[in-house]
Amino acid sequence: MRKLKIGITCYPTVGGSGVLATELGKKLAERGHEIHFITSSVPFRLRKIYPNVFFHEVEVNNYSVFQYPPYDIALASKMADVIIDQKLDVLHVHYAIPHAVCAVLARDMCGENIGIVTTLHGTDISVLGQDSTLSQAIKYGIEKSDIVTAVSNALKEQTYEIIAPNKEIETIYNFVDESVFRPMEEATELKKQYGIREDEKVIIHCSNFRKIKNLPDIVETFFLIRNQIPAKLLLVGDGPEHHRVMMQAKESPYKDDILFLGKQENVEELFSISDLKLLLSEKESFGLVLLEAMACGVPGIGTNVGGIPEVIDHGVNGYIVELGDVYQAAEYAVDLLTDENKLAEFKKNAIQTVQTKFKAEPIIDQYEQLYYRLAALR
Ligand code: GMT
Repeated sequence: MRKLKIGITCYPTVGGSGVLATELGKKLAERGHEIHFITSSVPFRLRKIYPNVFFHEVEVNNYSVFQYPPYDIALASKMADVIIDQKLDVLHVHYAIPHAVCAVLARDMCGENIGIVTTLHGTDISVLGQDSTLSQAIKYGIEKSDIVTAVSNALKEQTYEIIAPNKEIETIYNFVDESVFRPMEEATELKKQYGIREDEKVIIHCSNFRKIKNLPDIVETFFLIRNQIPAKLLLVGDGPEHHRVMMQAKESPYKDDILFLGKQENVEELFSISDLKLLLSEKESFGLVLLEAMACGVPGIGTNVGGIPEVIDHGVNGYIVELGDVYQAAEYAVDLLTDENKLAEFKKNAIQTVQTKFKAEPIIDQYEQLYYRLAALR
């Protein structure tokens, strides 16, 4: 098969959609394809230099007559340049707004019959899709893309409910790089450095601390657990809810058992010292962090929301609870964390789930096949 030239646009800063897009680009580059990231900055998870990965920066002119800098137009214009200059075979955009619309505009601008793949990631539908100032644009971007994928069946169904596009949507699950996300024996030292005792269980939550991540329930669940067993909570990330959570923690006698670690790069080391992951979100199309934790041997407790039940197999690699049911979450957690045999079984199952249902290579094959399908039509 000939190697393809693939353009990728995503949000390059912290966030699951940017992480997935970057990991996909890296894996495709390892397969010999030429990858062109068209983004506002270098994707943060790119980490190393690849000879066949290129970065095209979208620069936005802040001319004084503009009330708002025209990022969308600059992106579409840059996409059109890269399509022509690099003779791209396909353009894969992650997140519907504005990326899908920009890709369609770019295709029109340059007059090339380039194939557009749009991957829906979650809040582009569940939050922005509900916004009447954007919903028509989202529908347009989806319908004008050649192929549309969603990261879970739940997101696919939600897209039909909220946006009702006249378009087939394929589910392609997220994956993680299993060579990076693995149980790291060498991380045990880190536990000592954080002052975590041998008899303490480690619970972790990692997110962008937005309201939909429901941080108060994470902390409340931890307090209920901590009432019963020795444990520490690692809170990884930063965002709008950070201050509120710190205030909530401050009022508890267990305040010193919560470690606010802020944004961290090598989260695989933190997952490797953890026993349980909590993701009690109000909305969550997939929960890539759950998969990252599972790949490091960490079972999860998640809410019965969006795509979480497609990742957590209840009673096998974790537990599902109803949104807001912190008592049930704490009960499952204590039950698991005080039964060493069960915990070992769940940890093993978590890794196995990643290696079967969410294995990277077959998922990359699925994307690659889509690209070849489109490239053949050019
Ligand atoms: O979760 C976030 O706030 C970030 C967001 C994003 O757009 O980067 O994540 C979404 O995409 C991830 C990758 O596909 C999914 O794993 C997350 O579940 C999804 N977030 C939501 O649906 C809230």
